[in-house]
Amino acid sequence: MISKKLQDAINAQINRELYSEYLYISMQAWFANNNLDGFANWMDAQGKEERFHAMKFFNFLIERGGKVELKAIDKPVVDFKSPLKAFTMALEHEQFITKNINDLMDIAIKEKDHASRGLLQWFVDEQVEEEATADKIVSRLKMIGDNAHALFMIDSELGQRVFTPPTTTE
Ligand code: OFO
Repeated sequence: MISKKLQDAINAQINRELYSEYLYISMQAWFANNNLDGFANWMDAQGKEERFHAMKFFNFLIERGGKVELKAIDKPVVDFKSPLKAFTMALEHEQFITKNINDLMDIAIKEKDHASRGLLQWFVDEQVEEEATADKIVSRLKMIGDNAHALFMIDSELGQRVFTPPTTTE
């Protein structure tokens, strides 16, 4: 059975993952409104991935005999000004999520909850990828400046992204 402290911390993280989905679909809407359909597609896939993260915590909590308590989701930003500003915000958000995952891991280590440590290690590794991906797109957007042709090339590349949930969940 999971401790009350970890249960509460995981419920807070479920809320942050659902907020992440909300933030990315808000970016999806902004990109779609600005006719950058490839960027919008990338955000759609990212939103689905965040929902997957939320449900991974959700299912774990139930399996461990814990109680899922959903909370209100904050309103996300709706106007992102530019692709670079949107992706800079995405990167900062992922850095914030990494910090939260590390804090959760600290609690699991302190409590010697090995099952939670296993789950959280998956998220620690996932965050390395999440930050690296956002960071790479930020760098490329900085590089291209206001070159519209290059922007459309990135748009076309991001339009290829498809989210496929991992088949192994450990
Ligand atoms: Fe973007 O990794 Fe979950 O929140």
